Amino acid sequence: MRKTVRLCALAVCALAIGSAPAAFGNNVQAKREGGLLKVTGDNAANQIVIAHQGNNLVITGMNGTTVNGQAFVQFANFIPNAADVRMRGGNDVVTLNNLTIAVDLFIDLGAGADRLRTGALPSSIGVKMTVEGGLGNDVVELAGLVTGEDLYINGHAGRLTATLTGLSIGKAMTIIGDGSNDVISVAQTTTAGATSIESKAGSDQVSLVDFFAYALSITTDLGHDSVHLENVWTLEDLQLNAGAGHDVASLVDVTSGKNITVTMDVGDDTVLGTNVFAEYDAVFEGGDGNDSILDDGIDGGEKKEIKEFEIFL
Ligand SMILES: [Ca+2]
Ligand SMILES: [Ca+2]
Ligand SMILES: [Ca+2]
Repeated sequence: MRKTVRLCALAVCALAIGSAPAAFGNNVQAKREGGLLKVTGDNAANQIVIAHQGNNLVITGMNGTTVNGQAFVQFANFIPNAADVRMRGGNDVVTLNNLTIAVDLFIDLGAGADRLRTGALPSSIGVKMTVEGGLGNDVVELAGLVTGEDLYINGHAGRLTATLTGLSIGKAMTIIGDGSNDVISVAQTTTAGATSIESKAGSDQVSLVDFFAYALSITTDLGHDSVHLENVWTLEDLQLNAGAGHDVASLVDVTSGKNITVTMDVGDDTVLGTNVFAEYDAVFEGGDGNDSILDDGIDGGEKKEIKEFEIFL
């Protein structure tokens, strides 16, 4: 008899919890600690906009998300030195709009299929911006963003879809994918330091259009990768290593002030080169496999070398 009573009590308890989930989730905590802004999500799918409205920093919850239990929180006259944003689990959406951080911005999107985006107005980070995607298929869409020094994006496990447009990066830009099929697109962007893109294993798509960097290194590793460079200019070396797999690289209007090295590695690869010029050496290497190349104006000021290609288109 007692056992039956206990079971009934548990069932009632479970029903009570199940009927009131809203009270437990979807709240983001925001607090100011001196010059530091700390934003912490919960394991629900949090949606927030972090924005400056004049000198006031406003964090607004969207689609049912609350901030400190309210619709929004405002910190008057607050330009943070640093911001630390950790969204935890859930499919989170974070929007930055007209945001100014004097020094560093750190964002950890946490587990879940998350989205980080910029709003209609550009944001400015004084020194370094770091984005950690955590587990899940994360989307990073940044437009019109300025960083005084580095931009670092690591999608971690799961597909990274990074769409970066109209950025001005004061030093290095680093974009790192993982074993999934990552999609990395950069357009109308200037990097005063080196840009490094590592999409790792998986069949990745990398596209750079209207892009300037001090130096550029793209490594796409295992998988059938596709790389498109158009109107790309580097002061120093430009290196592409496609890794094993049947890869396609197209280069249109690409210029390096030093060397261009394209290494296609194992697999049946295709290279299309139109108006490609290296001040010193232009070296294209097909590697093992049945490789094709279209030489529509590939040249090097000191050396041009096209080797280990079997088919000339
Ligand atoms: Ca969350
Ligand atoms: Ca994630
Ligand atoms: Ca990958």
